[in-house]
Amino acid sequence: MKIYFAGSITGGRDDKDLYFEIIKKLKTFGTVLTEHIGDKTLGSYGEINLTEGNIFSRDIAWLTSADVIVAEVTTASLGVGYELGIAEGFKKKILCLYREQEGKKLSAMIGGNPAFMIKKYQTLDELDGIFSYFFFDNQSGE
Ligand code: 6IA
Repeated sequence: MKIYFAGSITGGRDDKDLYFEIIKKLKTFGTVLTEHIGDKTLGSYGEINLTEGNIFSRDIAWLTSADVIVAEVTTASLGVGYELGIAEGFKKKILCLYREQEGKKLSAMIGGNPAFMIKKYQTLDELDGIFSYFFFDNQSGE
């Protein structure tokens, strides 16, 4: 099982510790292609040893090869939104994780898209049930 985890980089790194914990859980279900998203030393300037073009080509290749996409969408990110659109076009099984917060709202282009399984959560413990459902109980991803 190849898992593409998407999370904000230039959109803001406030949730980087959370991404790290999510990736740790996802690794029990398969190979996470994008482990660097949870790298606590990776700032909002991203990977400085690669050109933007290299990052784009590599990420599209990984998206193409991934079996499923899991995105943490609480911190709004242009890149994550773009990846989700591409993944939908590739007909991938997609899970979006969102923590509701006062004064913030998930984009309707994500929350209103029937192609995505949207799961709201507040604690990491809640993710165990969500992941079991996504990976084992729900074959269509919806
Ligand atoms: O718009 P964002 O940067 O927040 O988009 C984040 C998403 O796009 C992640 O899910 C990544 O898969 C991908 N991505 C965007 N930028 C990078 C990056 N460095 N390194 C790795 N993945 C990335 C950005 C460097 C750039 C500022 C020169």
